Amino acid sequence: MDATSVREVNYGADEAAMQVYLKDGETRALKLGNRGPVHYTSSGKLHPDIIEAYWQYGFYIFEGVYCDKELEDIKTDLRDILERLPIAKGATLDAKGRQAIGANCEAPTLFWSKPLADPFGGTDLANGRHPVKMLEPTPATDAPKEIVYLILGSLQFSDACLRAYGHPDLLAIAEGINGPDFTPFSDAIFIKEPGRGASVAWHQDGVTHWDAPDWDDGSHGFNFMMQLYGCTPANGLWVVPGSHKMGRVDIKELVAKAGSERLPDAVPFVCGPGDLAITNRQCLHGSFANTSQDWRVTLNFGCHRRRSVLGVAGGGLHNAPTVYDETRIQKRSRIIGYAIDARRQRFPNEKSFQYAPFSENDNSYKWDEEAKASMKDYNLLDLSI
Ligand SMILES: O=C(O)CCC(=O)C(=O)O
Repeated sequence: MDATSVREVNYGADEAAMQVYLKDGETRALKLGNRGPVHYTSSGKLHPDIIEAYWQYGFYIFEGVYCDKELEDIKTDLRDILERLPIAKGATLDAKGRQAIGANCEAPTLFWSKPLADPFGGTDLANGRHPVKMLEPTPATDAPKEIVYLILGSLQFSDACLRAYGHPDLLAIAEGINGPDFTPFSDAIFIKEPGRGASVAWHQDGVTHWDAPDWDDGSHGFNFMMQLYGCTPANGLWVVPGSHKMGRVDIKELVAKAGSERLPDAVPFVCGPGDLAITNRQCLHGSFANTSQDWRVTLNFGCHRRRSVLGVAGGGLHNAPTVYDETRIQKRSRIIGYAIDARRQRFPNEKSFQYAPFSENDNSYKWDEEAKASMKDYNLLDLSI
């Protein structure tokens, strides 16, 4: 985003402790061995060192996956998305009087918050999985009443975001971690405006498999988190390394023990523009209100193992609960096909990813106006576990 001048805001009485926490966290994060460029074995498989580090820590940061040209495409689309947001919560028009993004969607799209607030923490929303409210700094007096901090079903609003999903490295990572028959989950854009971005209270994702007899470290899949502008300890996601192995964590107890939401074992993502992180959804994670002067925009693309969703009753968090069968999974997976073809049209010299379930079923998908129209409300088919 273009440099915006935002009135300075801070954590008030907690500011000094917060700054120490951010700095210490960054030092701890950079000591972990879970970042670097994506690399492969001689047979083209995701390198086992990466896979091992991912399973050890529950997250991995792939540096420099997206080139500048592609980042510029995404920034252009992001500007357009921001311009097309409703003028206020509940409005159907944007500031130019056009139909606003999400206004004609049946599926949930826009999530609003007061600036620097924590809309989920300490509430029963999303199965009560965010039990503790994060500190809510006071916004500047000229800040809007409410801001959009999360957009679901995001790929219907941006060709550039769709193409980012079709990146051959991203899909090869999905294959390396979740197997050649990996499936989608859900897509989103997290927007952390400087001086305004909301926090996301500590939580673990996943609602279906925690008590299953075959539960393991990968039962609820992982999220890709592509960093458009990079991220810092002040605006990025924080993760407790290794917590994906712990089962359900007692978040209230952890916070009580720490004496604040500054959990001592957590580390922040520290990323440059175009880095691509993956985060196990079972990891304890969250992010603080963005009092910094820097934008953080994350493109989230969720990814599951097929056996975690096939024949499973969905959790109902993203859409109506139902049992996911092959037909449902195939319908939702068509977005991968569109993403690959949209990307091939924009970057014709790049080697496209071959998604095994398409080859097996002789499916091919073409990205054109008809396909684009069919993306409306595609997230009603998200595979929500
Ligand atoms: O990016 C963030 O701040 C929150 C992301 C998150 O909680 C998630 O993807 O589950």
